[in-house]
Amino acid sequence: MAKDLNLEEATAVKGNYNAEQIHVLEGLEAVRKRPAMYIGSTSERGLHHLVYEVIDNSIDEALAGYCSLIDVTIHEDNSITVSDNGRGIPVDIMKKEKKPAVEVIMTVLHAGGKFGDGGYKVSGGLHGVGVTCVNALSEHLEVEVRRDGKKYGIEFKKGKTVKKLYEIGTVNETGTTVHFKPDATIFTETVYNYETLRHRIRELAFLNKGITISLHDERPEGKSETFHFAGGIVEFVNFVDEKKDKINENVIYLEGDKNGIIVEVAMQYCDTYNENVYTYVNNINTEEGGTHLSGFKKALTRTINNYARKSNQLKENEDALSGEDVREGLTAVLSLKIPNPQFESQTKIKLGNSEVMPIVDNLVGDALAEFLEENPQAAKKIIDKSIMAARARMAARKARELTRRKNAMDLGGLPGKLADCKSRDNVDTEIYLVEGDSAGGSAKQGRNSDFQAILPLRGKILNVEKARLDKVLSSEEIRNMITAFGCGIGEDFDLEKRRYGKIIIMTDADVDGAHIRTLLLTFFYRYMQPLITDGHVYIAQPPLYLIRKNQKQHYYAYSDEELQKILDEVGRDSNPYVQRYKGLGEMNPGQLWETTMDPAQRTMLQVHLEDAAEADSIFNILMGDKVEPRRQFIEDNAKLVRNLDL
Ligand code: 0RA
Repeated sequence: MAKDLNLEEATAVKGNYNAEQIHVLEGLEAVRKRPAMYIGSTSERGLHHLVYEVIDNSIDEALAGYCSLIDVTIHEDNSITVSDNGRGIPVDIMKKEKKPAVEVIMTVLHAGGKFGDGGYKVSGGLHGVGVTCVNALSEHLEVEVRRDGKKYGIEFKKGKTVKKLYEIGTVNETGTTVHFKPDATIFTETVYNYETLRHRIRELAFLNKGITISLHDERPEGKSETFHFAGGIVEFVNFVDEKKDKINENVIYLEGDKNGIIVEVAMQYCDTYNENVYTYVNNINTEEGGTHLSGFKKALTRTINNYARKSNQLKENEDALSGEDVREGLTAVLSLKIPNPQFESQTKIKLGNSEVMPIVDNLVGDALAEFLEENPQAAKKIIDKSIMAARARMAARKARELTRRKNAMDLGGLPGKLADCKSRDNVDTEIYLVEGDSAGGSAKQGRNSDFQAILPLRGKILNVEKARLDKVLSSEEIRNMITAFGCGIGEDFDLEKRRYGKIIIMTDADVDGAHIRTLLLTFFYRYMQPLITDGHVYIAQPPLYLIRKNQKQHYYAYSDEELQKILDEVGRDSNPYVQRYKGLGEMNPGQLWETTMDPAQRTMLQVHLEDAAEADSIFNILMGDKVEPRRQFIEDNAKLVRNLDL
């Protein structure tokens, strides 16, 4: 054995531990040595992943039909309790291991599977490790089992049993409670984020209809919420589309199963231009799609084309509607439960099982054909919309061809307003999108032209949320960005072709600036999403105040708190001069460089995309047609907006 044993383990080997038990210790040691290999990371993500692993076991119990309530509590010390009303983890002594089943499950990697009773084992889907890893990575973990009229307890520290199974008393109900505290020597972050847990728990409640999941935060000012959706993914779609105008008021829903694969689909068309199809396999968001998504798309395109021809909305001599056309304005949630999912790609978020494609294709094709037959009015509207989308697509292609040809004739094809940088690499270079020509001028003078390019934007850019692609392409500001970035848009987008490493939005720190920033982010989100997901989009943070003490000393403050702090430090009695910057234009080139553009001194915010469904809904609220939800959103979030300049 090439492994170093610590004193405790060495004693164990010499003592009365058998081979099986040594194996257990090795398993847990492996998890503690390379935690990231088992749970993905030891940062905030991994910390939250522990909770998901434990909840997943309770969800499995619910999917097997034995559990309806799951309770999650964040305690004041950031330990977590997950409690359910399932059958309770078995406690009988296992022959081979000579230990209670619950102890084996908690201490032997992959032992959970041994207890499989033919139900769906969703647990540990992503990393396939389960609750044993949570145990190994916890300072302490206690399990309480309620089963056969009795209540039992067992306790562990860093995965090792410190108190063998014991009886606590008698109870009527059944269930399992797991309480654990993540090991602070393993995790770089130990504070739980309520919103992060809330988000996943709500998603699980949508995906597993009928289960009630509660979340309680016992920390100061903590909240408590309960999620229960009798309609499951139908309610998920309603939630995503809440603020949109619908084409079919009632969500189309279908459920079927074949060869042990359970398929559920909910879909709705809205009066919007983008498509939102969210796919899940065993409660995991398959962000890169896969065979289930392909089957769904195939069925949709075929069935809608068939109906369009049959109803004569699409004439014989007209081209078929494309996949993109029939998905315009569509929101769909596709949720599969599969006994043996095969995931492709490193990130494990693309389904590979080839048998799944025809199953989804057939189920969706049949159900959708039936819906169209039974709802001719909605069918007509859906097809009208697809035909409009097809026309816009052809117009857009012409517009794009025109742009391409025009570019070929221009000097290098780059927009005249762009002050490009000298470097041609696309990692260390930056392009600043600057609000207004005057700030653009300062930025051009203040920049380091070796690696910083400047593209001034005139006023408000087009709101792409309210326009089809052809109109989007007719906007000069947008065309300038597309040519400057070099990576195309939509289906043509190619991240590798980007001309810069960072795209930095630099707008004034006022309401107009915030609006322009949102318009730009909406455009990137809808047409160049990989720029965001790959971390290329940033927001510059210009200062709000200049504080000048004398000729030699000056300071910048980026918030009101910082202004107060600086004034405390320099002393208020000497009457420092304070200038409030109303816009970027008030800064001279040197100041702009020093405060906002110099990589050695500036701070910037990197834009992340945590959750596509949430982002979609927010962009729709902020940029869509309906006024009331926008007013409501702004009212709800107004307290978050500081320095509101009205
Ligand atoms: C193995 C077998 C059985 C239930 C469970 C595990 C189980 C595990 C967890 C983890 C959290 N909550 C849980 N609830 C149940 C089936 C036992 C039987 O046949 O009664």
